[in-house]
Amino acid sequence: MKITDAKVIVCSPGRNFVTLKIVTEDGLTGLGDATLNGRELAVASYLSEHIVPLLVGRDARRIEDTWHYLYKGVYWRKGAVTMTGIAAVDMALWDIAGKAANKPVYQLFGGASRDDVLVYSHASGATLEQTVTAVAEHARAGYRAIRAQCAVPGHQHSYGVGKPGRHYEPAERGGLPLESTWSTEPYLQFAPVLFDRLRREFGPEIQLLHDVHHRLRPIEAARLGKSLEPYHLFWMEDPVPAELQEGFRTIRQHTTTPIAVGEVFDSIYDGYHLIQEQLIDYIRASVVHAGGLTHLRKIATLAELYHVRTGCHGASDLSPVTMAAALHFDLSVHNFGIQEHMGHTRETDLVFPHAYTFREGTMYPGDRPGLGVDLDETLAASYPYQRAYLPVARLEDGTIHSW
Ligand code: KDG
Ligand code: MG
Repeated sequence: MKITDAKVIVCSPGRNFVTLKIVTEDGLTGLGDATLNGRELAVASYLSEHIVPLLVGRDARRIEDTWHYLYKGVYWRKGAVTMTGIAAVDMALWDIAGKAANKPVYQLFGGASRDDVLVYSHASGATLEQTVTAVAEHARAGYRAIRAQCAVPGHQHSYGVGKPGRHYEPAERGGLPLESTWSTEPYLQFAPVLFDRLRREFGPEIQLLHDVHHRLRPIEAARLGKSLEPYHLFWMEDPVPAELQEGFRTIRQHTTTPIAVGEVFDSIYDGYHLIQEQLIDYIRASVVHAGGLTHLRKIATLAELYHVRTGCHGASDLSPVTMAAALHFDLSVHNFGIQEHMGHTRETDLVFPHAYTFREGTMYPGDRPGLGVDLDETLAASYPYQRAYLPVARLEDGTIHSW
């Protein structure tokens, strides 16, 4: 089954997305997400200039071989741009494999390990009261697991906190990156106040999650984890920058609050110590940024050996193609933990009609052959690319801060 064509489609229905579409000689098509928030055109160009010429004429059924051809053949391995490009090819080939077999992709992975996929949503507010209201809204919408973020009192532009009445979007279009100020001590004092209130308001049943966005040093993260123990979080996410894996040992020694990390990982090489030393509880690597379904399934297999469960990144900057691919993965892997579901704008959902569904806090990928997502190219063309940047954090003295 030869690949006859591959093209890159860039569109911006509310935010930017890069999609790879592969066509075979039998007329089958496969879609792969190649969106790297804030650096979209780098991946688009990597694909169209360097990868597409390698795909035409290859056998679409050789998914594993194509993965290694693109990963090892490049010589300069890894990196977010390369791995996102490889992921897009991999997703598109699994989509085609499912369509060729007339089966949803999860059936090619050994079938379902569960009936549906537990997802968590995002609730945030500029004040404690607004955050309580947002959590209540998400609970009413059926979510059983909710990530709660609240602006630290007295601080402007807290990352991860949505603007009132708008779909939350971390990147801002137009202009240069927003610069915000980060102060560790007020944050460390406020976080337990927030979760104390949420537990008193919503009781012990609801699963609460929190994202630290890599803002702390290990001993600070240890303090945070300890202070949150009475509120038994589902997880504390990205407590420290993930480049320094040893940092997690300090956190682990001090707290029983579960730890999740990995949304910025591009492959297993960013996190295998964390998994093998059982320094984390959830690995958050995503289909789109960690080399596609082929590689993510290998990460999950390693994690399964060490009691680490999956918790795939699922922010709105991962397109509905990644969301669908993640749900096929989640339904099939044995050590699934939870799936993030931030949701997309209505414009995005119309550009990417999809088969996956939400019901009572869970999602299901649907049973259409392949991944179950289409791309309306005509509609996509009516939303041209607009440059957008993620914000940058500085400390009070002006130093660029980590995240
Ligand atoms: O592009 C960056 C976002 O995807 C990220 O900040 C969202 O941290 C995030 C999360 O957990 O969804
Ligand atoms: Mg995160």
